[in-house]
Amino acid sequence: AVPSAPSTFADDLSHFMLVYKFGLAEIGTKISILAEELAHRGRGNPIEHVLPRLKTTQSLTAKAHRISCPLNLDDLRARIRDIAGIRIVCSFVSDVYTVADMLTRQPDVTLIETKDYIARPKTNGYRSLHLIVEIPVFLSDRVVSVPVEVQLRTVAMDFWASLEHKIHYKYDPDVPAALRQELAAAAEDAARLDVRMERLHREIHGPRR
Ligand code: 0O2
Repeated sequence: AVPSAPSTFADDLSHFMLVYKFGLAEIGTKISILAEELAHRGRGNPIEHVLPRLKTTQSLTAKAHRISCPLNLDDLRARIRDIAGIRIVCSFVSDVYTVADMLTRQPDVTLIETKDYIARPKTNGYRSLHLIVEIPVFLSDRVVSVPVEVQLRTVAMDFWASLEHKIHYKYDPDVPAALRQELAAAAEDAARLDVRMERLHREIHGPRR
């Protein structure tokens, strides 16, 4: 028999990433079910859109380097919990918390960590609700618990974050002070718009059931 070539770290890494892809699929299905079921209730779907993303091996190794995480699978598994990530963009702030609640109340979803950047925005103005959840993935011979980072935000927060992300990368790392102030002010405007739109929505439809 021809001896098989020794596996390289790159092979191990791409195998390691598979379970994160499966975890993402599991969470994605849960969110699609919620969105479709809520739409059927006839009170409007609170989920505007969903964006799953798997870290590339490049960005995984870059993050490992940034946080001084040794490049072995055990350390990567233990220390980097946003390999699988999914962004859920909702209509209103209250929807963000309702959807987060619906997801984390499911018995096979374990909430590991919550970072509420809506209640406590970052100094640059960034707002979103970040959850790290764990979800079981059933493989051929075992069950693995896979962490997934869930980012929930409103359309206005998402609009702001995508522009800020582009600006951040363009000026990496030094965004000029005037631009930083403008961005922070725009984040405040977006937050005011969120409040105003939700108030309008409630006036027309009453609170969502
Ligand atoms: P990508 O391309 O989205 O993966 P970390 O920043 O990951 O080392 P931590 O504590 O794990 O540290 O992260 P945190 O605070 O939960 O936020 C991680 C992700 O949230 C980021 O992922 C962004 O997607 C988003 N995020 C956090 N802060 C900001 C911000 O100020 N502006 C914008 N636009 N997005 C933000 P990555 O890995 O940076 O990028």
